Amino acid sequence: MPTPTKKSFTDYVSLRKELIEEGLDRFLTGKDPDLLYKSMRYSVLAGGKRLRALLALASFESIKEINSQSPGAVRSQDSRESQNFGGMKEGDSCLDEILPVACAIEMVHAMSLVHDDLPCLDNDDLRRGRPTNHRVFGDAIALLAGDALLMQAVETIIVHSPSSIERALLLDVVRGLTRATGAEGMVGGQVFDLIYTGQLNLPETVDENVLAMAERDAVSLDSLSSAENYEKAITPETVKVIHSRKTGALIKYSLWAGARIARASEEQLDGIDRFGELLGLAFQIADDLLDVTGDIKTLGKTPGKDERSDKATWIKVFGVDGARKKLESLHEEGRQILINSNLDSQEFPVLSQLLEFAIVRTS
Ligand code: GRG
Repeated sequence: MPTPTKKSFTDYVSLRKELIEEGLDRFLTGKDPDLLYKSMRYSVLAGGKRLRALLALASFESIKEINSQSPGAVRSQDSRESQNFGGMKEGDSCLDEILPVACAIEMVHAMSLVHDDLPCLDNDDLRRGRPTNHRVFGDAIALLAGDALLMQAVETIIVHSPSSIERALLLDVVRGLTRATGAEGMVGGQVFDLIYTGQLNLPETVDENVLAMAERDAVSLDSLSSAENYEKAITPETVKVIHSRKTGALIKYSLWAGARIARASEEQLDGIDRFGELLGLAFQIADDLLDVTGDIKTLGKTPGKDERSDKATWIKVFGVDGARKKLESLHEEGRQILINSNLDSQEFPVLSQLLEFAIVRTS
């Protein structure tokens, strides 16, 4: 089995990123109100690794490639000039089926960063090496640009997905996105994070029922670690639950959506889900490590915030060395899932490379 060189993976990422940037620019047009669109575009087109969109494309391409090799499968007849990545050829798998979804995911991700940076949440000044959205456009427009981006994401999938995707499949994909983003996913995870790290910033005259609710939610999270009393003991389980919803849900969804649009089988979707869960966790541990070891210039955001805000992180639970060891074992475990479930292209194992990309990174 030929092993892809670093160069071919770098080429893959850079070609796919070009496609994603072009898609985002094309899907995110609109003029009125100008201020709102400028604010939306400011954050969406600000660069970033595009990891989630890359995962969606790679999962789509891998499943297409694998299923086209199974007995009886009909290979795509696309005869366009193609860039060869092992067995995965550009133009071979009709990327326009997955591109709107990949871009929608990046819109949701960008909006979460805009809201996360607001003074009522993380209150940050720097994101992707530039002033945060509210530092440029003010809190009100940043808040509203985030709101509009959420809806723009759903609209992008509905309006720009090609008619080759059956309506029921499209609905399933949209439903997956709303679930990964809303109370069951990212937003719920953020709320648990606030409650658990004591950063609800409730008004002084808060209703007692509200306090009781917050306490109940904290206890429900804490009971996962079988603590008898709620003592805010930060355990691997609590950190895992907060992060699997706040960060992991969208990452897992990205991989699932790619596979689902590639018409993966139930068995393949199950394997992709297990891989997605693992990759989300590994991504977050790498993120926690970077908050301790990274510098402001390379990160493009303020490091050291987790410790200052007393966040529930992997470093807090395992220390830097323990987090590094955990990452190593997740890396190996992730590769095994891909091999055992036959999810990666044999000639160009891009999912395995993306796992490494999510773990070994500097920003
Ligand atoms: C209404 C959807 C919605 C969200 C509001 C603010 C919030 C609730 C949730 C916060 C979610 C969040 C920002 C989690 C942190 C995830 C994280 C580690 C982001 C950094 O991702 P990278 O490294 O960033 O992929 P780039 O810049 O490379 O895209």
